[in-house]
Amino acid sequence: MALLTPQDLENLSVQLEENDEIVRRVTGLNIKQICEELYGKELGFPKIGIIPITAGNGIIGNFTSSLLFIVQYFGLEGFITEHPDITGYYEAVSQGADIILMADDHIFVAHNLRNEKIVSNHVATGVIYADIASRFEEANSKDILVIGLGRVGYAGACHLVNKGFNVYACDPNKDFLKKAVDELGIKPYCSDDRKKFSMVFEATPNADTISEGMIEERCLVSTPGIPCGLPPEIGSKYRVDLVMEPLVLGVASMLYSVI
Ligand code: 2YH
Repeated sequence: MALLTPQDLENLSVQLEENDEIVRRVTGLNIKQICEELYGKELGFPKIGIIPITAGNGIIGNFTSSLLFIVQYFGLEGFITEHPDITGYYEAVSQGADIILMADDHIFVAHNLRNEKIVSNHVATGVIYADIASRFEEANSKDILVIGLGRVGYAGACHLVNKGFNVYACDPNKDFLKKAVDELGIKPYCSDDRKKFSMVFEATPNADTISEGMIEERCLVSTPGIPCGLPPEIGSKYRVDLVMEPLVLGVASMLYSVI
């Protein structure tokens, strides 16, 4: 998954409200309710320590402030450490953080210091976006298409298989596809199949991965991918419901996952 930019995180509260409304309309549940059903628990009141990390490409503007906004949106107490990196970690633990949130260029983790659970953003994001796609109330079957089988797509595909869906998937990387076929029993999807889906979970860092031949009219596309895999003209022609935002759903899923 590509590195987030400060621009991706602008207007996060507007993006959150819009997506919460779309999720509610297409699944009958809002984001918080989806998380509660998905993980079978409520969040409680853990204190969240958010640590800026300077490694690699360094601090991303709006990143830690966006995390704090999300934590507070879900009713939790959170704080951003004054210092980054190891000094920030010491500060977070000393100030009583129950859960640590921190990211470098490769991985973004939530670590619960009380119960030792840890989750990566890749897995938590894959699970929640796949789950939302699978909850489409107007779906006409249990067939679902997963586009992209990297860390996010694979986690989502695994979740869908465990939920009993008929999972079809594609990825230009033949090794990724073979692994998902062998380990999860998904069906490889080829556009020559002429099969169309009303539920699509897209998990690639590429634009225009969704073509007309893949989707039913009035389908649901759920994607954390930046840029969006759904070309806008296809979205409006097929009146697609699109769930897509850069950070909130993944972070919500991370928090519930480590509680
Ligand atoms: O955006 C990222 C990476 N793509 C990992 C996310 C996985 N979905 N990392 C954010 C880096 C944040 C930076 N180190 C900071 O501001 O603390």
